[in-house]
Amino acid sequence: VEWQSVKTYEDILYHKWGGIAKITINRPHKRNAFRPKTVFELYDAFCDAREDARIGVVLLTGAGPHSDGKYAFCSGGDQTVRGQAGYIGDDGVPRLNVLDLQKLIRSIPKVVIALVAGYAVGGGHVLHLVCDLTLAADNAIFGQTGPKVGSFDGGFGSSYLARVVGQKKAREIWFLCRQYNAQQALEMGLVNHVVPVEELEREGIKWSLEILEKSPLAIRCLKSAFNADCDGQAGLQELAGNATLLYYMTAEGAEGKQAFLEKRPPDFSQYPWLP
Ligand code: 2NE
Repeated sequence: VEWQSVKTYEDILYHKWGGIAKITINRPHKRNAFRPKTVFELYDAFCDAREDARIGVVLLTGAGPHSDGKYAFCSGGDQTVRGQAGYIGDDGVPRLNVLDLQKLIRSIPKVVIALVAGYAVGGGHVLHLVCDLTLAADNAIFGQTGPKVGSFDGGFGSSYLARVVGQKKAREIWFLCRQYNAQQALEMGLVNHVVPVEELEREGIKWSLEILEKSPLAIRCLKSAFNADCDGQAGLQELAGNATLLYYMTAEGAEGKQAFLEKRPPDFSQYPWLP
């Protein structure tokens, strides 16, 4: 695979190849912890992938290994810039902007696959959680740390986690702050598949190519249908938006617009009221 660099950022790398975009958190000296700038850059790259009609799959991963030989997907919010009301950026403003990123990853009408090597902990664990699929390297380590470091994620980080692994396991993960290896994560349904670390990206590409053979509209509608189950009115809005998109693609929908532009009454008489 010949990845093409798309744009230069400070904290992340952004590449594309064919229908695949690859977004890499690039702060290995901090186990890929995110600061507000990292999150803004991730958001920007995800927006680009969403707008690019050639892209069907986004891989989200972490740069590594670090010079000490250790891997990380992401270790959550950068605790060195954590202030009194959030993570503080260059502008001095405290933010929890990773919450916006979580929503974007869930609503982007493309398949997002987390490739996890090494640590996916704290807010970094929630990032892999909100991806559609997770492929884990055999050295992956998962866990929440909030109650240990004075934080928590009561949004997707807890309620969606409970949907994925069940209420008892989700409460265990948060209340005890233990670390779980790749095999344990597989057993609790937290990841889709485990491979040796050196095969992680190749496996991600393999899954992506299989997905890219499928119908984009079918995958789009399925993703919003899965989301609608837990996202309330925002989830229904996504699902219904797809109904509008499909309706615009019909001759019946186009007749309404055409009639308006031609300043005549619409003629829907040839379209049946199906049972
Ligand atoms: C990830 C973990 C378990 C790795 O442990 P280890 O022993 O392999 O590495 P070490 O030495 O702890 O870390 C290596 C370097 O990375 C920095 C460390 O401070 C260390 O730096 P130096 O001493 O070499 O200078 N580093 C690692 N994680 C960092 C972080 N999150 N922020 C800043 N620097 C970090 C171990 O490092 C660990 O437990 N990390 C902290 C995990 C954590 O608690 N994350 C925050 C959770 S809260 C959150 O993410 C959040 C939220 O709950 C709600 C909204 C938004 C965010």
